[in-house]
Amino acid sequence: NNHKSCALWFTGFSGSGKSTIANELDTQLHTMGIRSYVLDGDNIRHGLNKGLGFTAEDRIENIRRVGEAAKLFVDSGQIVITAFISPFREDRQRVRQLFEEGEFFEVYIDCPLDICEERDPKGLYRKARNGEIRDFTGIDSPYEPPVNPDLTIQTENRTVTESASLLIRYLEEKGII
Ligand code: GGZ
Repeated sequence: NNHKSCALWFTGFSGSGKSTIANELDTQLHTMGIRSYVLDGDNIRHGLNKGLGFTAEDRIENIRRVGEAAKLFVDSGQIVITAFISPFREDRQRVRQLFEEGEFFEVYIDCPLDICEERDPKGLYRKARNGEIRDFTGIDSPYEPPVNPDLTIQTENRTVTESASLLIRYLEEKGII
């Protein structure tokens, strides 16, 4: 299949749907014969970025390394989907600068904090509220929403399949696939 390579950089709260949508999109792209790969906490924070925690300093380094890794995937001709909170605007901006115009798309996975907290798939918000976890994004650590994202996907009232379909359509519009 003939397609261009790019990075789809998801940003949003824990529980907003980043990893789930990334994996669904990955599956849909593979069905279409398109090479893609998902980077998220599951395959990065236990390996490449083992040892990094959730202080501002560690998050900055986490995002810097993920940006460099994403760049390698794009250089290898693939569509890379990254699913990290990436809470700081400046860090996302710095990652964008690694790429050519039209190779990097910031995708805001937009879900109100109270809904993410209600979903609480891993029980982490409850722990953060109890004080069992410190520096939790949205509770006692900041999140800076994108000012001018390439695409916003609101997930409160949308299924994972619908969200992935919006991304497929976006990639088609941009001439990537
Ligand atoms: C935020 C935390 C924290 C704290 C553990 N703050 O929903 P999850 O579980 O699977 O996704 C969250 C993930 C966030 O890691 P990222 O690498 O995406 O963060 S960042 O981009 O800010 O570097 C959550 C879990 O790790 N988690 N502790 N204190 N999320």
